[in-house]
Amino acid sequence: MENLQTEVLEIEFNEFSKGLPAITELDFAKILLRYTYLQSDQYEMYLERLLDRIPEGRGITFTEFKSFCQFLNTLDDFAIAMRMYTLADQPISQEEFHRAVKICTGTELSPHIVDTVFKIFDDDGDGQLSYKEFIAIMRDRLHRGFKHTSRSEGWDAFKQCVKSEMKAVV
Ligand SMILES: [Ca+2]
Repeated sequence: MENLQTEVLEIEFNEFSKGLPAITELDFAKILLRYTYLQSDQYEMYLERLLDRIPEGRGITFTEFKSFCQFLNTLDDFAIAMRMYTLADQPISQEEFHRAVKICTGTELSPHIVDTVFKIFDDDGDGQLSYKEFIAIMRDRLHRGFKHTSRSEGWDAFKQCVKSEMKAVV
């Protein structure tokens, strides 16, 4: 399972890295925003805003990318934690995000990738991420390919996601 997952992620990563050890922050954003419900002008806005916020990126390595994708696979658990924060009317800081991801999923994300995610999704520019800014958009993305199938989670959901992504690539 682990190997298949890694292979699929490598395919996605290599599509942008063209053999280099890292992809740009902008490429990373493009991968994340694929299959979201954003309108094309909103999509452009996200990318332009990211370029303003990270004028000279240092890139995202495959290890960073893979950790983040593993985290996305367990987004539902994370969403519950985020919901609790949001109910208390508290969008979360980078440090809290990092800690919550580790607690919920056991995944350790690099500070750089967390910073990049915040720079992509922090819509109101307060330096924090709210449920609406991040989870709502990422959930659209994950669930988009599953509309015509019965509810599934975990590995089954991942396999379906792989299938729909592979189709989309071809
Ligand atoms: Ca914000």
